[in-house]
Amino acid sequence: MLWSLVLAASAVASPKPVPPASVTVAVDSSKHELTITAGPYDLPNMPPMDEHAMMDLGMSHDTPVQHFVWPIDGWFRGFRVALSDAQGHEVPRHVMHHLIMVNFSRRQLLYNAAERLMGAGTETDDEVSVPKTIGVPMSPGMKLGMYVAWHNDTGKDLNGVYLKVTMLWTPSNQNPQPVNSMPIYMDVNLTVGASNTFDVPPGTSSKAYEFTLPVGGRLLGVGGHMHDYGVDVKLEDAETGKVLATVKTTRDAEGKVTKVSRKLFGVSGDGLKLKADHRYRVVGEYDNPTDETKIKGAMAHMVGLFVPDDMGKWPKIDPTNPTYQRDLASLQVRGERGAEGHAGHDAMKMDHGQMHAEPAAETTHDH
Ligand SMILES: [Cu+2]
Repeated sequence: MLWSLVLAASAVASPKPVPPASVTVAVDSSKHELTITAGPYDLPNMPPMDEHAMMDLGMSHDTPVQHFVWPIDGWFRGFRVALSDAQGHEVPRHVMHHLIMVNFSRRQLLYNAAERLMGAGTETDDEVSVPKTIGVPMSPGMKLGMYVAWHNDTGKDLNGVYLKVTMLWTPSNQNPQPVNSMPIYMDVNLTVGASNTFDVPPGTSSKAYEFTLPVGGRLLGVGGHMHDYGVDVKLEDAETGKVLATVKTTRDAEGKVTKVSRKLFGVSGDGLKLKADHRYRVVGEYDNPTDETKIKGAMAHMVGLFVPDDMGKWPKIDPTNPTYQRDLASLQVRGERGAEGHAGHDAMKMDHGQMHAEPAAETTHDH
């Protein structure tokens, strides 16, 4: 039986180019699915364009963050995305350039910023999920928000488009209970609330960020994200110099990135052990074959699923922290100006992909 219930309907209207759209949440407690429907959106046709040039020019149609409340006690374990037009016909998925789900009720592990629960991009499979033995712990009342960047290059305007995001969950009475697995995001150059892009000089270059974790745990797997001329992203033990994990790009003859590999340490196995208060480093390497510096042309980050040894030591949100406030402020202005990068948007996308059935699967570069 479908037990459907409208839990939230909030129009986060902005007087800007994005048409006002509403979001509703329906729960199907027999299927253990929650469906978020957002829309309608009018998406004018836009010329095909390099994705990052498009971002730089603010040509993607960013929606404001649309807020809703998560109603379930359980574990989030995957999602499906579908688009339809006013007549109910299917709309090509790739016009949704990316979708980011923010959890305002929990902090990221490394950064004083709201959790990015999941992301989906043009290349994401129709359904992505992790095994029922693991999941992201969720509780009723958690404040979530979702935003989308549109890029309609279908050659015609699309009107009255609705977005349906179906989130899969595992109920709290499952026995044995899933292992708490948290999204982790490690960027070589993130300023929270601002940008994570950097310049790429001619030849080889690298950028690194060192960090410690407030709680130890196990990394189940990682994916990564780089821009053109990117070579690889490595996670290193900064105290010994040992390389712990590497994700590599696939590049075409011009150095354009077409794929980033994933590394799976094992969903049921031990994973990669990371210690609390130990220095680690995430490093991004680039190789620019041209003789020109690509200004703000690069990004490099690693994302994954992390099982903390003690969930009680997960860092708490400090609403008075200036960095945290900058993150919130940057989310509030979304949809009101050109895109300000997309740090963290693909955290869960990679996670899901790598936990998905095909261990050899690779992710296509996208935003
Ligand atoms: Cu990027």
